[in-house]
Amino acid sequence: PFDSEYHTLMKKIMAEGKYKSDRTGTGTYSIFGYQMRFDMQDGFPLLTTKKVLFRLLATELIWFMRGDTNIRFLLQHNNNIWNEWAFKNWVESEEYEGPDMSDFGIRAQQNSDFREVYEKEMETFKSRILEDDDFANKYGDLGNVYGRQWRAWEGPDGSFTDQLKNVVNSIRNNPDSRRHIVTAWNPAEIDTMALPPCHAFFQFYVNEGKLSLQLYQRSGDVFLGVPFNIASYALLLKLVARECNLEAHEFIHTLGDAHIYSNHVDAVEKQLSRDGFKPPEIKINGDRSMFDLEYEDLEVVNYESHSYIKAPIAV
Ligand code: DHF
Ligand code: TMP
Repeated sequence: PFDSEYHTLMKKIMAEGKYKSDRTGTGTYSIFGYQMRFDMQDGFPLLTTKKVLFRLLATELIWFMRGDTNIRFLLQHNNNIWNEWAFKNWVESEEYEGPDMSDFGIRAQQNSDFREVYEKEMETFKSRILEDDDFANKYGDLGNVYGRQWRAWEGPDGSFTDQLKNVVNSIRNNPDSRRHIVTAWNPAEIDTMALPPCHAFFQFYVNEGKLSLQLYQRSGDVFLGVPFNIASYALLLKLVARECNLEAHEFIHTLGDAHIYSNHVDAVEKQLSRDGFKPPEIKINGDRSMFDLEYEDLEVVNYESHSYIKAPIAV
């Protein structure tokens, strides 16, 4: 059922999506305004029609929940999903003196000689982030992205708001409230972020002892990003439900610009030709609070999936 919820979205974009150019120079087919619903009682919505690497989205979510915005933590967990956006700041800085890396995302796909140079430069960058504290502080940081806004939104008077702690407390103490909200979209700080938040705003709802979560995602890369976003918010829902002694009910995923990149069309067709398996379960072991959670506390049980489908990411 989870795969078909997602497949219906891919099919709709393939059938009705209109072409437009985009910021990355790749081009997309898109629709505007779409909603998916995932009932957590049916299992965990980790897609099975391609292999989705739970470790990557789980360590990314833990990184957000820690309030961290520096890719060093991700690299320490062998997670490379945010590298390009930190690398971009580095190669566009005054201090960078290596080979020209302008438009590295597009050029690495089109030219294999350049790709070799780029990959070497990226390896050097990663080692420096891991080994050199000053370099990491300066170039590993993505700015005031998700973790910062969730845990330390800075107000005009210089005080900090911990939105994630506050929302857990409001769910516990005032479950009927219609104000259980966390927003990463901080208009005053958008220009300090490596990428303005895509999953921008979420709200919880409690009824009959069950907790639901709705996300508003302004922009969705339906083939690459969205499978991560579904599983990531489903995991967050489970963690908050556990923290508040509630049952996890529905994850509702609302998308603004829902797009398939023109260079993902073959991959999408391949995935659409597959039938899904029964969804897995996620176990949260031990009794650590969500605020101290470690990746080792999480366990994926009975995940049967089709093979991984590789696709280039638009930078
Ligand atoms: N930009 C674009 N164009 N699309 C995105 O989905 C996106 N996501 C970002 C940052 N910028 C983005 C953060 N999240 C991958 C998945 C999620 C993600 C970034 C990257 C990704 O590349 N996933 C691969 C596996 C990567 C790996 O094995 O390291 C995949 O096939 O799922
Ligand atoms: P944009 O800022 O121009 O919208 O580009 C961001 C791209 O990244 C867009 O294709 C959506 C995609 N994206 C996701 O789908 N999910 C994510 O979690 C993130 C960070 C990005």
